Amino acid sequence: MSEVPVHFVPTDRPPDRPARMVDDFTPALIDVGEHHLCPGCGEPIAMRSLVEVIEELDVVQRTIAVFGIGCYTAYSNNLDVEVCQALHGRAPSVATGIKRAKPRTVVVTVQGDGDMVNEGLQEVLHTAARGESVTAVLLNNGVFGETGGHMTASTVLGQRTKNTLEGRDAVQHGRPILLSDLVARLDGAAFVARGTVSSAGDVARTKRLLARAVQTQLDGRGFSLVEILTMCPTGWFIETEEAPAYLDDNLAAVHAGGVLKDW
Ligand SMILES: Cc1ncc(C[n+]2csc(CCOP(=O)(O)OP(=O)(O)O)c2C)c(N)n1
Ligand code: SF4
Ligand SMILES: [Mg+2]
Repeated sequence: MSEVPVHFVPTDRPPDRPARMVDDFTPALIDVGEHHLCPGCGEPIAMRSLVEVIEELDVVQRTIAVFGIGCYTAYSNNLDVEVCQALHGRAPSVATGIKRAKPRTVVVTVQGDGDMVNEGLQEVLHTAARGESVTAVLLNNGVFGETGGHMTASTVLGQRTKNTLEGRDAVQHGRPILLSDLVARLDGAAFVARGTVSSAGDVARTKRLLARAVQTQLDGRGFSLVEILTMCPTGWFIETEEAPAYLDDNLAAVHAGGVLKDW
């Protein structure tokens, strides 16, 4: 028998503290109504961390989120922050306009890899190069998720997608663009980092990166970017529970995590 004392919870009276419902842990800025993203999708986890940061930095009333087009766009209806919808890939330019017109506004873009790295690559590069004081969030799952799981510019070599059934091949399909590494080379970019949401520890670390990025904007230091690798079991054509390990072994092995730049 173990010598460790056991403390039984008394059951002859109500508990001293009231029970905490799961809903008590939901950030105030998330509307818990139904949403249309798949089970096991990493995008809501990333967006939850983002709104928690906005709340903790006490900038809810002056934040505008500019959304691109992808699965995450539907989830913007569940966020209790001001949202502006941009055309595919154009969120950084819309964000630039909002920030220049209303400089006290905290402006955050939310884009996918198809949106930012394919459709609107020049937008994010020019916005970063100009050193616009906005924060860009890239949700990178390596596929055009919403339209069925096709290859994007960030798909890693060997990754199976709807139009690379044998895996992405360097000769036939080209090599992936590592967006954050590219942006970090631009002088106007002040803070660039990459995280994941494939484990509880990574969610906590990525949230701290988001806080540093928004703080960069509040300090007026220039452009900030946080790339977040997110699970997409549907677009990867794998079982939901296999997605976090698939992310670690494939996407994160190429799109390496960490702070790439902090000026
Ligand atoms: C100009 C234009 N081209 C294509 C589309 C179709 N489209 C809608 S969502 C989407 C995929 C977006 O992929 P991504 O940004 O990676 O987001 P995810 O769905 O993976 O989260 C595409 C191609 C569109 N709406 N507008
Ligand atoms: S297709 Fe992928 S990115 Fe879109 S909701 Fe489903 S898991 Fe998420
Ligand atoms: Mg995507």
